[in-house]
Amino acid sequence: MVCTDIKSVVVGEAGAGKTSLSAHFCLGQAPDNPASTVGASFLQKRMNLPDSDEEVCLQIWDTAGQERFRALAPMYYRGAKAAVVVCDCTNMESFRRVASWIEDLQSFADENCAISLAANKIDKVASSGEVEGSEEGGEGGEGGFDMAEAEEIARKYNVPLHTTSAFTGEGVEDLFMSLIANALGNSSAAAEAAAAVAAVASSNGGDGGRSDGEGGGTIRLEGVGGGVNGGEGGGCC
Ligand SMILES: Nc1nc2c(ncn2[C@@H]2O[C@H](COP(=O)(O)OP(=O)(O)O)[C@@H](O)[C@H]2O)c(=O)[nH]1
Ligand SMILES: [Mg+2]
Repeated sequence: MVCTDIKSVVVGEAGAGKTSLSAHFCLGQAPDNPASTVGASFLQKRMNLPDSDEEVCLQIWDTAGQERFRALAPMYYRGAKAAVVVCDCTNMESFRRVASWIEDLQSFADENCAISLAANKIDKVASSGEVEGSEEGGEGGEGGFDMAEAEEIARKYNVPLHTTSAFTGEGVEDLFMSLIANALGNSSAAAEAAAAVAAVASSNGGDGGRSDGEGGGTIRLEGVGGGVNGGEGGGCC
């Protein structure tokens, strides 16, 4: 059976829930007390695509959101076929930075990189739209944002918006599975375009070698080990 590797990167402000979302998808559960990520961590999950005999391995680079690590992020964009920008929907500051993360990806990642926006911690938002807990709102102390604003950003940058909770799992599977579908869709469109270019080049006597050199040793996901044991669903490749 063919297994397609999909390199993905998860970015966004510190505390938005990148590590928790990545762990929930790969290990079936978010860690209780995730340590803040230093540089980046790596997780992967191998799965069969629904209604297909194709197997994919989603490789997730979970990056650190702190300003001091931000300059490193583009290093992880190289070769990424998919990216998730995560923001904390109870924290306005986290949301304000979304546009710059998307712009970074659109500038430095492959042009076919599929990007999704995840408004995370939706479990903290009551159905009325009120942020639960204090009047101040989320950890940023400024309260959450209106989902209409997130929709506006998603429309502006032409990226799908998902509401997620790494705690309850709401929207997590949907986020990553649609990301995979978009990444595969983009790469097959790119492959068709490349084949068309190669066909023209070969009819002109050219040649079109291409290398895909994808990095990625296996690094333990820091801060996840303790809280998440035996993540059966998440069998790593
Ligand atoms: N209520 C709630 N808390 C979350 C959620 N995701 C993450 N957290 C908490 O938010 C904090 C930061 O999460 P973490 O995954 O480390 O964020 P990262 O810095 O973006 O990787 C931790 O205390 C998590 O337990 C969520 O969906 N809902
Ligand atoms: Mg983290």
